[in-house]
Amino acid sequence: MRAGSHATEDTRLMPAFEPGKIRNVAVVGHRGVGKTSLVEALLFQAGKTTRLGSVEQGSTVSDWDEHEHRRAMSLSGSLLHLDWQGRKINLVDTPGDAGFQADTAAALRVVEGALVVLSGVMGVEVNTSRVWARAERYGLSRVLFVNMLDRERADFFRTLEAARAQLSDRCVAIQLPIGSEHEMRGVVDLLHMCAYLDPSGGRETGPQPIPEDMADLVQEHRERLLDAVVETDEELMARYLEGEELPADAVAAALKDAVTRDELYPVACGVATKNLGTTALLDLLVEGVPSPARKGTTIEFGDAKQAVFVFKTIADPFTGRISCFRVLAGPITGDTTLVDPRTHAKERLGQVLLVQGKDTEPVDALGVGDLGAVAKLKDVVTGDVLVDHEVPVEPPRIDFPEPVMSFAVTPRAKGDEEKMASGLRRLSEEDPTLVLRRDPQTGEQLLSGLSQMQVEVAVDRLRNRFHVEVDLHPPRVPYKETIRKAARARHRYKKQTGGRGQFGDCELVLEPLPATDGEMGYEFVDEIVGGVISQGFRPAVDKGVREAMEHGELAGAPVQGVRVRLVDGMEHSVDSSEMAFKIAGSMAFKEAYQKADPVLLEPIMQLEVTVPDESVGAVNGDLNARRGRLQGMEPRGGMTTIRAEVPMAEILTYSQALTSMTGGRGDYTMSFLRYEEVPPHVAQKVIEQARREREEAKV
Ligand SMILES: Nc1nc2c(ncn2[C@@H]2O[C@H](COP(=O)(O)OP(=O)(O)OP(=O)(O)O)[C@@H](O)[C@H]2O)c(=O)[nH]1
Ligand SMILES: [Mg+2]
Repeated sequence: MRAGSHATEDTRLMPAFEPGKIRNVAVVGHRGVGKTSLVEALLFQAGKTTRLGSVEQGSTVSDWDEHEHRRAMSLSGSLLHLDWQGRKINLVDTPGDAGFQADTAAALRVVEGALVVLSGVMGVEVNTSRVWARAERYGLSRVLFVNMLDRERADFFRTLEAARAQLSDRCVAIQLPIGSEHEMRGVVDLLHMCAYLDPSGGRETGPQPIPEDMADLVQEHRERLLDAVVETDEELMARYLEGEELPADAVAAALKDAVTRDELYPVACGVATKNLGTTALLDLLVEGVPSPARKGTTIEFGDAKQAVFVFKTIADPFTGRISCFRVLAGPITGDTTLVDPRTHAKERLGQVLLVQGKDTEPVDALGVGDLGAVAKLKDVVTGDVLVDHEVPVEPPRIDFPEPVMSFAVTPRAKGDEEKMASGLRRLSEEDPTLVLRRDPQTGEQLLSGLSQMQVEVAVDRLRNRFHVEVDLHPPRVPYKETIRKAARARHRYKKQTGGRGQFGDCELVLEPLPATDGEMGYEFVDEIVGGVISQGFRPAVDKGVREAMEHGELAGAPVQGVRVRLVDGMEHSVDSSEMAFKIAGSMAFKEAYQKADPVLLEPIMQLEVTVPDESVGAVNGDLNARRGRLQGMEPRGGMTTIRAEVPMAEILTYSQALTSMTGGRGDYTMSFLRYEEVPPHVAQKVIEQARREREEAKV
């Protein structure tokens, strides 16, 4: 059974799904490629909805939040589910914007498969590559969908080649478009050798014969697909070489094996807004993506008989908190009581829920591998693993992207400080990349995030949900400092003021520590021989160094990328103390640091600006003046997308500039790329400014 079979059974009061009958899929990709529209179409085709909603009209199941409606984009992950071919497909629709990647990162931890959506016009974009790399890190099976093939300048084959060149040469077409651009009329399913015709927003009907004039093209790509599949399966290869016509289910089985083992990435295609290509895609998700029984999770839960992993928290002032989870061990029912090893708190789950966008629906039980939710857990946060008895589990690390920009926030009305802080705390429970902290230097409340828009959305939510008006002030650039060469210094801290004195003496060698995975770290190496400093005092030296590194000597910015070797020292049998060694460590670090050629580092942002063609000259000139480095330009239908790398310091207030250069028609997204050394003439100014601020703070 397949093709057009939109199963609508109600999952209520049914036994939990077996793990083998579940498919968990995160829908990921660059901003605006049609992920939400595609999810909407899949729900519609599977009979979960009666009409095809649209992002522009704010009528999709997945983008239900008013802020998403206003901006016509996804701001947080949505959990959805549908039934197809007797399987339950759980979908997590994720935001593509660089500012809202927390939910994307978390979603990828709870699925076996990623559905990577590409625009047939734009091909592989910045966030496509990023999310691909993330899926790779988690070992996820991947299926691609080339969308928007009805648009001008869209090209399936060009996009396929881009995917093969930039993502993996194991990408292979499993579908082909019939026609192109505004004459896009359907898709060919190369696995089942049938066609589906454009339903123009209605439901797709059953399979049709493949148009005859496509025979050669279809033959060519069918062979490529079969070659790629049989190459991964010896038995099938033998049959294929003997000239046997391989049955679709044998090919599908081998395909699923290959996708499961990450040896093949099938590429599907269609037009989400017309519901074109959804039948073949749903079939592919069922037949190509491994179930939890086959692939499973890497999240640890010890020998727990019941366990869940919370991957998303929805904090709502009305319904309270909803915790979305994956069942690691189960089944999980409303009577289940679990303990959170992080807090040791016991939580009775209460009603177990299925989630469909903003709607929830009670179910009796959720089985292993399934995704669902419960409401009103007290102290549980995103990332927690709950278990039936305390087992020493290491909670899975979701490597959330680090916040890259900070704004000072102040409440508009005096006395609203506490309300502002508690509202922002609730919001950062929902989105861990949104961080509220107090600047120890200035005492300001700083709200940090991944992009300006993310922070602005938080402010909107604060107003609407928690009724606090706040102002945002120009962000500070998170400079860092590091060293360029090795240096050595020794410091003796000694005090003799009656009674017991203070004595600590250490010698340090500082060396540049190369970044790993783009992360600059710190390493402390204890090389003391012969016990010239006893074991107990050495960590104090490390502590002193760490403290000194919090505020570098250049501009008071944190120091990173340094290896510190403790090579020598001396102690006093009576006067030595941890405190004395901490101070000695800190002073020795500062002395060596001055000699180690310290430099200032600044964050470089990846900028993508889309502007009307006639503004390209002005925008490029302006980017040049902002120390930007142009990476490329892509014209498409009157608009051009410019990619550039620009120092964050130069682009803090880009919004207004872009609006005035493009008459409000320009748009941009920005995300953190890496740290780079600040050019000397610019560094001088930053260092001067930091010194003035420190002096002012002293007065
Ligand atoms: N012509 C055409 N437009 C599409 C298609 N798919 C989506 N769109 C439109 O493209 C825009 C973006 O679609 P979304 O579904 O919001 O894209 P998204 O990937 O979810 O975007 P983010 O959540 O912001 O990352 C909307 O205006 C859609 O109507 C398509 O296949 N063809
Ligand atoms: Mg979306």
